[in-house]
Amino acid sequence: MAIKKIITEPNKILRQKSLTVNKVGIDEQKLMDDMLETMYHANGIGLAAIQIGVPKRIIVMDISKNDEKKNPMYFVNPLIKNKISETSTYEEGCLSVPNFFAEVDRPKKCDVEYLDYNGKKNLIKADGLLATCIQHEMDHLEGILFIDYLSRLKKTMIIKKLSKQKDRPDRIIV
Ligand code: GNR
Ligand code: NI
Repeated sequence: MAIKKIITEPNKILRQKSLTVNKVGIDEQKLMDDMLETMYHANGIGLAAIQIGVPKRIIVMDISKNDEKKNPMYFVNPLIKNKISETSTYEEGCLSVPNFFAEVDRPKKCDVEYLDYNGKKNLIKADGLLATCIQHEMDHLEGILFIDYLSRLKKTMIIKKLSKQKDRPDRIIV
């Protein structure tokens, strides 16, 4: 397993549409292992492959609480089968938009069909944080970020601040 670098906004890679996976093979399983390790290392609850630069329709998630047993979840080629019109609001963050948080409305519940770590077809009924997170991750597969739902003003401000942060090196060696 390996910890990969998470790509942050602004970066065109994050706007790519990810491609359907033909077969869940050893390469995809290794990718999922690396994604999970990278996500845990960054203290995230979800990660899409494109966030580490791989345009495949693969998501990993773990929404278990800190004091609970780890519960990694893997979603390959996820499809939303059914979402209810009722929405809920959640304060979202994104590892690709570090240190910014904002409220986003999304359908409160959805059914998701996907292939698991072993390539087996599954269906889950998601609600609460699971539904929010899975929809946030599925947006990444389409090149969509949560800041796209904010006002033009807020979005521009966030991107401007993130690009300034990027210009600044982490460490200055004299
Ligand atoms: O770690 C994350 N937390 C989070 C909180 C609220 C809604 C969505 C998320 S996903 C995010 C990790 C991430 O950026 N996944 O793409
Ligand atoms: Ni994200």
